[in-house]
Amino acid sequence: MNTQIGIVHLGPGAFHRAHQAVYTENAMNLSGGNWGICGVSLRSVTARNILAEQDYLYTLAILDEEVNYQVIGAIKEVLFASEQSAEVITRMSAASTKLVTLTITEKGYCLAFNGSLDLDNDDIKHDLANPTNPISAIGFIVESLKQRKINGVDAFNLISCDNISKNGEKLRRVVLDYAKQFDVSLQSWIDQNVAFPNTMVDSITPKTEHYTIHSVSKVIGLQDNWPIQRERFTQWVIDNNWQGERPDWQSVGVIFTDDVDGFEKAKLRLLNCLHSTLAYSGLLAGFETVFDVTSDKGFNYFISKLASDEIINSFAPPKELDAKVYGNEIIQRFLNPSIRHLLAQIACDGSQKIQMRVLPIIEDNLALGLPTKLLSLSLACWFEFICNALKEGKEIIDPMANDFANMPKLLSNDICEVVETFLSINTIFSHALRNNILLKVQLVNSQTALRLGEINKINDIVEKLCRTQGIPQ
Ligand code: CS2
Repeated sequence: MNTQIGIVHLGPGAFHRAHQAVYTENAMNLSGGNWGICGVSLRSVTARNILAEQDYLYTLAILDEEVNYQVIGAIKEVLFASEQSAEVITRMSAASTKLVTLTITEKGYCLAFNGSLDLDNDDIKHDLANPTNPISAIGFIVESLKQRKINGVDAFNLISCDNISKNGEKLRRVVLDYAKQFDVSLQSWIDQNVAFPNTMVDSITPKTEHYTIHSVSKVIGLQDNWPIQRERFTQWVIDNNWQGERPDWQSVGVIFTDDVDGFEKAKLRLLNCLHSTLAYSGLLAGFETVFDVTSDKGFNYFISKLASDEIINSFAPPKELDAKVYGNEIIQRFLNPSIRHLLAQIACDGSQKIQMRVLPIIEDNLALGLPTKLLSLSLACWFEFICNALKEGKEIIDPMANDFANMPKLLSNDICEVVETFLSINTIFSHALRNNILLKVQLVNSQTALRLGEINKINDIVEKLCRTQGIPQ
């Protein structure tokens, strides 16, 4: 008997297909249920076209000491939003659709700096003018909920699966802000009827490359044009604070807890912050993958010291987690030789990612009087990455790429001017950070050390910065 569709997933990229879709597949295999997934691509037609050719089946290659292959059948349909928006809304408004899950990246939430909906965002402006033919995830969510309200169909629940702190709460805010633009009764209906649990998601999933397609197809003896590769480690933590139907995720390893915050901070700070640090410092030094740069003694020392001296004490881990052990295990995961994770992939969207991964730690440490020297070095590596790309005319994959291109001072040899220019970006840096003298001095010291020192001798730079005193008198 055919499994019905019960979940609509916005953004069926590699991470979704390696993570949520696998948990759902395993839950259905164990306990059944109509939890087939309809994937909705908001940006590209590729997923629909390739997966439709192979009945939406694909291979998950788990690359670790042992290599395992699993064919995943949980995805039953993929729609391309800009060609099939009416079908998307029909699917999302159907009573059989109980859950809408999302992996749309940080920029997909159209957040303004204060956490409200960015009404100046181009996609949001488009959707406010064309609510029945939206292009943003938020536009599709609210239009579908409106249809459900009109038709007397229960609301679906929303599960954000992006690397954003308090992701459910942030999604809730932008959805309610958007609905308010049309109809406050719709806003309060959503407020009363939709759950937005916070989650933490984790599994290192590099982009699929040609060699992956070739090697997987050879092993399974069938042509799979879009297999997915990931490490063995996988974790999904969901807030316990909601009712409503869901697949039997609990029985296949998903953690439901009252302390998502602790898990989320641990992961965003001890994995994603270190990932971004390795991406910018590693690319400056000419490395290509996470494995390559983490295998280098100097860079391994840099991230280990950053974790132990400046990150581990910046948050309260959940009672189940020993932060030191967890941090060391993450560095071991970076040293998985079977995973070719490109630093360039992690380096994308830095202006969004550092706001979730680096700045909150700096803010907390400054408030707690804890050190921020190596966090400043991490940030200065991103500054230098952007400056170099501008000087070399290289493409910057970031929603703020045009903004950076219109900041001629980022080409300056005067590092104070460069640091001031970055810090003046008030959609990234809070008033408090922009005016924090200690941070400014540490950023200038770090970027100076990067320009004067040899990036490949990063441990010398780390040592030098750690010896440097606070604010010069
Ligand atoms: C990475 C994440 O690309 C990136 O920014 O840091 O995708 C990371 O691999 C995952 O969050 C791991 O769970």
